[in-house]
Amino acid sequence: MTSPIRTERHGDVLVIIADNPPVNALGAAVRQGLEAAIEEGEADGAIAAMVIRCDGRTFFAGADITEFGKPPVEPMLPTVVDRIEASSKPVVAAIHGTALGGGCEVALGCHYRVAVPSAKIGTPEVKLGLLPGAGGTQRLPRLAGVRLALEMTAKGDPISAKRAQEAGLIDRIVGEDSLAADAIAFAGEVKAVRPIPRASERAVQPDPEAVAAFQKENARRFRSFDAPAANIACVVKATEVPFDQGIAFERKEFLRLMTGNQSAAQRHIFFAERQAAKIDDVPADTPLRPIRRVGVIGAGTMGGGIAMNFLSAGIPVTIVEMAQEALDRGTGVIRRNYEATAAKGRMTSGQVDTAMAALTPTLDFDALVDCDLVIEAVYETMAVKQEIFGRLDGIAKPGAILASNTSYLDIDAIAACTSRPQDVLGMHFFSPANVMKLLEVVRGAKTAPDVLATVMALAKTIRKVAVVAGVTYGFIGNRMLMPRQVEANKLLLEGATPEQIDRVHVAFGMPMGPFQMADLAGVDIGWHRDPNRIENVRDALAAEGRWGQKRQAGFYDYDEKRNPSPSPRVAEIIQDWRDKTGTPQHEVTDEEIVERTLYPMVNEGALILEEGKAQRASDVDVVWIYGYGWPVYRGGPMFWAKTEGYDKVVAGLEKHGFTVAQSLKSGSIK
Ligand code: T1G
Repeated sequence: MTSPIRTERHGDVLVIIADNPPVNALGAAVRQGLEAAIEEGEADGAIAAMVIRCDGRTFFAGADITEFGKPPVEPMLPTVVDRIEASSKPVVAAIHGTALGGGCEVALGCHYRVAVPSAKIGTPEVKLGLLPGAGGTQRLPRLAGVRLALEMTAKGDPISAKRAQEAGLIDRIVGEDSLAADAIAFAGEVKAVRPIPRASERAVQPDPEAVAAFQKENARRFRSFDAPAANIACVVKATEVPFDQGIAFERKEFLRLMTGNQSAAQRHIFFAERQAAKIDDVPADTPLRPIRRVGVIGAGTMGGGIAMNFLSAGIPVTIVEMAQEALDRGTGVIRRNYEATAAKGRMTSGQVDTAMAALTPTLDFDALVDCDLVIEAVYETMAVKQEIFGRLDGIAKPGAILASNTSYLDIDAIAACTSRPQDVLGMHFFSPANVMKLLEVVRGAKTAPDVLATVMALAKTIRKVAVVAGVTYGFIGNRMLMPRQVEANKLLLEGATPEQIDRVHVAFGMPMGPFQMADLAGVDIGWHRDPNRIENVRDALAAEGRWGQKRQAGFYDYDEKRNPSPSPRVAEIIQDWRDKTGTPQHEVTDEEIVERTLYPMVNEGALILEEGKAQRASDVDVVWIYGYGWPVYRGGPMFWAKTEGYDKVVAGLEKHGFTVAQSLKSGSIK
């Protein structure tokens, strides 16, 4: 097998070139080739300097994550980086694309770094539950200072070439289209410069203020994650001990994280998110339908948020309402949302105006004829949706994709109201639709492959993480939410409180528990609105107008800042229902809450997979990470069940009388 590394001689400069698509990951063959090439340059008396660069779209984008968890293959990356730095001849890194993780560390091992203006450099390992394990935590503070090193390692976001140059990480910004030549020229300029600058030989200026700030931020925001604190500790160590001791500390911390559950979970989600974009029975090169204009029916909370996704991606939107007042309110909300973003400095006022100029509000349903995709976002009742799709069928252009934003309903029953079921599917956005990353793409029985492929590709354009779901009530996420809610309601009657149940979920890592979620979404959502028909605790709350945060009263009481507190009135209502139903009471433990609210979600996920309503278990995980805030360091419900042990989950379910899915019982979940 040919090496992914080759060398070229340009006068007395040896150019070492990597070609390992798609992102030049630093797999074993790349590491072996790099090491051999450095030795070649060292041994050749005619060579005075070296350049390391990459073919394809980017400089090395990191270690090869697929190698993690497998037996190590020499040379390991720290060895290669150290070898580069120890070279007796100057080595120049020529950076384009995204020099990330191990790629950044290879660049830091080089003596000089040049980059094209569009390049980015970063150490995102923390997002994989890791830390830069090839010297990054020790070289970064020496080259760029402690504060930037903390920001880059503990937060994991890349920085621009310009900012890197200002920080001293990049020596020169070169021509966008002349990286190879400019890097060789730069090498010619420095080939005789001595001493050769080595990051490991530089001193580190301590910055206790920056350290304290990052430690405080980490304690506040990332208390449940292991990796951020470890990254901070490594950078701090660089200010306290010599380089080699710092490296030893980094190595120990890296291995501790690498072998932990959190990194395994976060690496799982990294690949799961990318796998979700693939449709098993639709070829990746399926021709896509052009989407030049999108129509949105309904300018309410969801319709407005949906419209913003396309406007922000530069795709014009026609938004339709039934009444001028609703249309004006909807477009007003969109503008205010953009203005709020601009006020935070994340958009310019010009960009706001451009986005709003691409929005065409109208009461004229027929205007949708110009749209290549129409998304219905109106009341969640089948009759309304079927009526709308019937009308749409007579208006939309041939080949237009017709989508419903329904959260639960049967896409096939909606498609059946048109003469073109092959063009119909579900696009289930999560509220707020312009913020939440998850998009459930619901595939109808007759949805055409190119329609599905087009919407999956469009999801990437609007920066959503899309997961294909089958037609089943609640699709993937909401269907798994139902058994959780049923059990949570039962636990209330058996002796638990809303606070206890929510606390267990928050301690688990969820952003909020079932009752906090109900108060946020609205206790009245899905309520039959008959205050005289009270059949459960939720009805009783709704009948009293306790509709949640928006009424400063739901399962909790809220002050004017929406801070929640346990409600004596709710406790009365719950006790009243315990008495009415004669439910036997018992002391509900936290463990029972986990077994009766989280395990049933896993069981439902297994059933969804058995019924073919999700393509793969990792898709179910992606739904919960990006749609509901499941803690990424637990990898999603299905990954977490595997980590817990299927036997333990099955035993917990059976203990509480659940019928366990066969695939969960047999541990054959895929
Ligand atoms: N290893 C293996 N495969 C990778 C990879 C990696 N580092 N990065 C991407 N891929 C695959 C990805 O799975 C997909 O595969 C294809 O490449 C295109 O990726 C020791 C320990 C570089 C910004 O965390 O952030 O170095 O689906 O769809 O949107 O200190 O990929 O096509 O089969 O994401 O253009 C640190 C991870 C690793 C960077 C490009 N590096 N990658 O985004 O393409 S740990 C990272 C990314 C490390 C050292 C430590 C992005 C990208 P497939 P893509 P993209």
